[in-house]
Amino acid sequence: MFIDDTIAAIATAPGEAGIGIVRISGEKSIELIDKIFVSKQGKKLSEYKPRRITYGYILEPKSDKRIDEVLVSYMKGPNTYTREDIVEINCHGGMIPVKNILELVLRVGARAAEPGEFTKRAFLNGRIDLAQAEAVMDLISAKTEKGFDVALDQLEGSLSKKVSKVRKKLMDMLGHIQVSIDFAEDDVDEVTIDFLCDKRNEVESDIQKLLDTADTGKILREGLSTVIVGKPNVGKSSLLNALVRESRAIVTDVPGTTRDVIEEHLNIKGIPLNLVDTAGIRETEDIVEKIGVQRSKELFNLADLIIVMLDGSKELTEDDKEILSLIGRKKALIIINKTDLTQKINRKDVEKIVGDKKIIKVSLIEEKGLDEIEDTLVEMVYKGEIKAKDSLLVTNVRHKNALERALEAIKDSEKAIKQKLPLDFVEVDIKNTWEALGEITGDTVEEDLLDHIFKNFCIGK
Ligand SMILES: Nc1nc2c(ncn2[C@@H]2O[C@H](COP(=O)(O)OP(=O)(O)OP(=O)(O)O)[C@@H](O)[C@H]2O)c(=O)[nH]1
Ligand SMILES: [Mg+2]
Repeated sequence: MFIDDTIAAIATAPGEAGIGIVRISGEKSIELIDKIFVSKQGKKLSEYKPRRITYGYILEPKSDKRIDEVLVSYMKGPNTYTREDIVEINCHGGMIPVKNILELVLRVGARAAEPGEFTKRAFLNGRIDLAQAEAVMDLISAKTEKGFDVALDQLEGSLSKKVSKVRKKLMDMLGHIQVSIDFAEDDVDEVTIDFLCDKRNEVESDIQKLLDTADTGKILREGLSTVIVGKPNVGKSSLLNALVRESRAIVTDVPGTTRDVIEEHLNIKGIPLNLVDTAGIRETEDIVEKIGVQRSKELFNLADLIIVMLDGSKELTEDDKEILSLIGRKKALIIINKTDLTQKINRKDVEKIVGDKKIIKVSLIEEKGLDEIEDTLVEMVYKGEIKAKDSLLVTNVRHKNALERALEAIKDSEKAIKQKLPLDFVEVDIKNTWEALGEITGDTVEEDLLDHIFKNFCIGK
């Protein structure tokens, strides 16, 4: 693909700030800046050395009106982010200067960059692969340190390297198959079959291992969607408030206080949590409460994790039992609240319904047990299988999807080998695996998929 236009965008976030940056990339970057910039000494930017910062003014070319006082630098491709010539204008922050400067840059010949277009150029010009490009976006939108670390690893190519290694094995297999097809007289020799079986097993386990990390990866990227359910007045809103450490939801001793869904984003020891407090579930005639209860049940079905709250000072009621029985195979944590009061609940009765789900006793009024809740949540996310540091995680749904297709194709190849089908059949499956994996790094990828990926980027990146 040949790129011949020059793009520009505001690279800093909108709003008041110390500085704002307008960025230009493309063949004409330096030619364009020379039309609108003059240094304190009255020189053009191209008269200075690259990679230096030059102080001066952005001027309206016809009237010579000063638009802003700026610091400007330029970098010659290919040693730049996009591999093209890049100019960066540091102007005053705030909406007006950046907007005026961008307008001027566009007027003298640049085109407004689409979201993610700078990074897209970095990809198209071969500086980074697709997984790395996506990591750039993940870095920007990371909500926790851990999410950021994982994205940084991916930007450095950890996932790409792993995927390339697997693809290399597949290439070896394809090479072997080719030779056999070309030279074997009739039957395929045993050596080839053994080789293919071994390699195939290896590849399948490599792909499976990557897929195993995807659930944790998704949580780090998007947050663990968690919903607190229970009958009215057990302390659901109190739990939300305790975890976010502020009085976010209204707490009263009137059952049915929460009627609408309240969502908060928080970070528990590096894990982003989208925590939802819901209306207490019970049979009710109140129309508003009824809708609330309905929504609680809907959210229950969508959540990654359910926190069921029970009131330890009351015996287990039918409402409690019904809620507990809804859990089924979902990931859930049972919290028995109000341990400061005389306990009437029987833990055994709860266990009878939920099996080996984790049960924690707390008193939110006395602030007892919160640590245990937090530790348990973290433990549940990592399932004890994934080490907190230096683990490669698949964080991206697109990557997960490609891995799933690769896994399916490599499994198909086992059938073909076992059934002693002609090697051409095996070859097709191996090729499909190879292609599905190639989508992750962008080696085998369609133009509209690229558009779709970069559309979600922010402008100016
Ligand atoms: N004794 C005692 N009371 C508590 C505890 N936690 C919460 N409460 C009280 O229980 C009552 C209900 O608390 P909420 O947090 O509003 O309960 P909820 O489950 O959100 O109730 P609804 O919104 O009506 O479904 C309030 O009066 C709280 O102060 C606890 O650990 N001990
Ligand atoms: Mg409530």
